Formats: sequence, C-alpha cells, structure tokens
Amino acid sequence: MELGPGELMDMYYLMVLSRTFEERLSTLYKQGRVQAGGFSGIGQEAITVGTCYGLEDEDFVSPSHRDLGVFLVKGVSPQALMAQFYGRMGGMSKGRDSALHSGEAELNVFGTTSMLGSSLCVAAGAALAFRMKREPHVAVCYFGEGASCRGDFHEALNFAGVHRLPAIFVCENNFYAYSTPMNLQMAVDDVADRAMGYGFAGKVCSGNDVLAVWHTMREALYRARTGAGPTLIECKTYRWHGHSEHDKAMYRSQEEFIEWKSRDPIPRFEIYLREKKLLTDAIKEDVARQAKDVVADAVKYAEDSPLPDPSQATADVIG
Ligand SMILES: Cc1ncc(C[n+]2csc(CCOP(=O)(O)OP(=O)(O)O)c2C)c(N)n1
Repeated sequence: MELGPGELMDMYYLMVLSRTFEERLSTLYKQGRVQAGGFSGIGQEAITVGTCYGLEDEDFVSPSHRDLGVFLVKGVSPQALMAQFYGRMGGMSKGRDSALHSGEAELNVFGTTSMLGSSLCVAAGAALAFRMKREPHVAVCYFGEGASCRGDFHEALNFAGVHRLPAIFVCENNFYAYSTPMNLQMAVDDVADRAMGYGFAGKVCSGNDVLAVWHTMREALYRARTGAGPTLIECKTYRWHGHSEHDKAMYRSQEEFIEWKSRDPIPRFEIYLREKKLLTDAIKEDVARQAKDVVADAVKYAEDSPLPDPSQATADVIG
C-alpha cells in the first residue's frame, strides 16, 4: 500500500503541528503558565505520526509520557490536549492531572500510568479482548528502551507471543532513560532482538524517517490483522530536550546532540516531499501558519477553561 499525495501532506502537517505544539508548550512551561512538567517528544515526531497515521478508529493505542503526536493523530483535539497540560476542566482528565497520563476512551486512547511499562500488559489484554471477540483490531503500545528493562515488558511480550495476539509494541529508543545511557540498561544493541525470545518478529527502523516507520508499521499491521501475531518495532531516535523541561541533559555530549539534530525528521521528510513536487516554500509557510494558529487557539481555549472544582476530584472513579 502506497501513500497518496493527500496522505503524505496530512502526515507532514501532523508532524509540524506536533512540533509547533511542543515548542509552544516548552515556552509556556518556562513562563510558569502550564502545570505539567513537560516531557518533550521533539525530535521523535516521525514515530508517533508514522505508526499512528492510518490506524482504524477502533484500534487501541497506549501512548507513553512524551507521545503527544499519538493523541493528535488519533483525534484528540489540540484544545483538549492543551487544557490537559494546564490542568483545566477542558482537558482529557478534566483537570485531575496535567501530564499525558490521561486517555480518551471514545477514541481508544488509553492513558498510561506513571509506572513505566505498566501499559504493555494492558495493551496485551486489549489485544486478547479483540481476539476473543473476533474483532479485526490491533492494540499498539508505545514505550522507551528504559521501560523495556522492566518486568511488565517481558510478561506482556511473552503473553502476546504465546497467544499470537494482534499487538504491536513500539519502542522509541532515544538512548537515554532519564540520565541512564543505553549501555548501562541492557547488554544488547537492539531492543528488537528481545522479540526473538518470545517467538515473534522484532524489527529495527530509523525513528527519524517517517516513511521507514510507516512501512515497518504496515508490515506489523498486516501480521496482526491476518492472525500472524505480534511485532516489536524498535525505532532508533533521539529526544532533543532533557527528560523533562527542567532537565538540562548535561549527561550527553554536544557532539552527540548536534549529530542527531542534523537528522531532524521534519526537514528530512520535506526533502522527499519537494522531490515529489508536493512541497514548495509557499506551502511550507502555509502549513507552519496553520499549525501556529491551531496551537494559539488551543492556548486560548485552555486559558479560558475553568480550574476543576475540588468536589469533583473523585468523580468518574470506578471501583
Ligand atoms: C517503574 C518506574 N521507574 C522509574 C520511573 C521514573 N521515570 C520516569 S520516565 C523515566 C525514564 C524513562 O525512559 P524510557 O523508558 O527510555 O522513555 P523516555 O523517557 O526515554 O522516552 C524514569 C526513570 C517510573 N516512572 N517508573
């Protein structure tokens, strides 16, 4: 399956929107205007857009703490997302928290908890539910290479492998779990190798090349939807900002940072779009303006949205 011009430009817009949103969020954090600590996914946009674009509405996704793009592509409005970071009533959790630990049940976006790796088992469970109900949907779970060192990861993959579940595990390997470099977390070079131990395919791709990510995801979706079982996709990438906005990331070198910045996924995709005669300077400016307007509108919506009423703190709690 190839992407048409409209789809390619949609993906480009979503990457630009994601970047613009997060750049604004970073400024808002420094101005003390948002409640959230700001786990930036800048530099990783090709992964969220490349894996999520084209998913069915019924497909289940469980984004991690810096996967803003997953929410945007799955259809959460930029307004609700911004209000979420402001901790306002208009946000996904109606002001009960201010990070991406919230979800949107109607869109099948499952909010992860703060415990790294916890949602992998939930995604395996969602995939099992699809299997039991004979529904042709897929559960996609996002996590970092750090989370892949936790027990939940291994239990989820083992269970998904045994039952050949329609699950796709997307590892965003940005080489650091907070300040811990990859070589102090695991003794293998590729997280994808771990899939072999659970009896299914592990694929590595460039997480800064949206088309490589998209094609790898297509194969995984085909396997999942045809009953061939799960896939572990490892996308090699880099987070430009620190672990969160207060972290200056002094544990990594300038050289390394500059090298990865030169692999920025957005200009990389722009080269492709220009070669395909889909992008010109004027269109690029238009897309940037559109994204800026959407984000400005989201900020206004969030700032106009009321703070939650304390009496509602335990409303919607199921138990
Ligand atoms: C079980 C657990 N241990 C530690 C933390 C604290 N913590 C939050 S995010 C993070 C780093 C996660 O690294 P990774 O999984 O690689 O994802 P990334 O932040 O790089 O996207 C840590 C250590 C946590 N939330 N849960």
